[in-house]
Amino acid sequence: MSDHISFRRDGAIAIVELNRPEKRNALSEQLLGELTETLNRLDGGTRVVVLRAAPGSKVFSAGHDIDELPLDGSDPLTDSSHFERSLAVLRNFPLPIIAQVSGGVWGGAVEFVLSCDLVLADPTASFAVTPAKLGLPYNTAGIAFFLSRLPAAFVKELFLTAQALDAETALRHGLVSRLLPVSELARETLELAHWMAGLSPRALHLFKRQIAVLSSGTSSGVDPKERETIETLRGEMYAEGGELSQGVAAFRNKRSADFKPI
Ligand code: KFV
Repeated sequence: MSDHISFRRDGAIAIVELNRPEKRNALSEQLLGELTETLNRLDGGTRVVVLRAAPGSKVFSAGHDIDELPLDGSDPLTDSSHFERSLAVLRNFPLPIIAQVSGGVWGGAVEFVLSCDLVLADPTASFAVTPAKLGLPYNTAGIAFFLSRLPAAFVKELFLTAQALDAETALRHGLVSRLLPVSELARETLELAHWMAGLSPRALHLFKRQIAVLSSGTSSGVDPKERETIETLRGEMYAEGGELSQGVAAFRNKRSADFKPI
C-alpha cells in the first residue's frame, strides 16, 4: 500500500498521483520509492502513464524534500541518490509519461516534470528552480539535462533568478508542451493519453529511446580540470556549515538566507 502515491486505471491509462498534500508533495525518499514501485508494477495492459498531483493540491510539488537534504558535508545530489535514480526511472520508462501540471513546481520538481515525456499544464502552473535560494549546488549532470531540453537562455533565467515563471513563459520555451484552460486540463490530458494508447507501443518506446540518446545532455565532454573545479566549488557549498546548511536553516525558520559574497 502507498501512503504518498495514489493510483487508478482508466482503460489502458495508468493515472498516478502525488498525494502528500501536508508537505506540498515534496519528493521524499518514501514518495519516490512508492512512485517507482507503482510504475514497476504496471501490467502489460497499460499503454500510457499520466502523472499528476492529487486533485485539490495547490502545489504540484515543492521539490526535493528539504528535510532529507544531507547537512553532514556529503553531496546531496549524487547519481545514486533516490532523487537522481527516480529521475532515471521516469526518463527510461518504456511507456510514455504525460505530466499533468497545475500549481507550483519547485526546485528539483522542475527536473522531475522535465523528465516526463510531455507536460500539459493549465495557467495556474508555475516553475521555479530555487537551489540558489537554498545554497544548494545543483549537480552538473542535472544542468546538462536541462540544457538538453531547454534553450540555454531560459535555463539561465530559471537557475539565476530562482523566480517562479508562469505557464505561458514555460510554454514559449518548450518546458510545457500544451497549455490548457483549468476546466479542460484533466479531460484533455486523458483524451490525449487514450489517443496515444492507440498508437504502436513499440514505436513510442523506440522514439523515446532515440530522442533520449540523441538529445542526451551528458556532462562527459566537460574538460577534466573544469570538472574538478566545479566539484570543488560544489563541495564548498554542501560542506558542513556551508551555504546549503544556511539555506536549509533559513527555510526552516521561514526566512531568507543571508549568503555572504564570494
Ligand atoms: N521539503 C520539505 N518540506 C516542505 C517542502 C520541501 N521542499 N516544501 C514545503 N514543505 C513543508 C513545510 O515545511 C511545511 O511543513 C508544509 O510543507 C507546508 O508548507 O511541518 P510544516 O511546517 O507544516 P508551507 O506552509 O510553506 O506551504 P505553503 O504556504 O502552501 O507554500 C508552499 C511552497 C511550495 C511555496 C513553500 O512550501 C515552499 O517555498 N517550499 C519550498 C520550495 C522549494 O524551494 N523547493 C526546492 C527544494 S530543493 C530542490 O528541490 C532542489 C533539488 N534544488 O536544487 O533546489
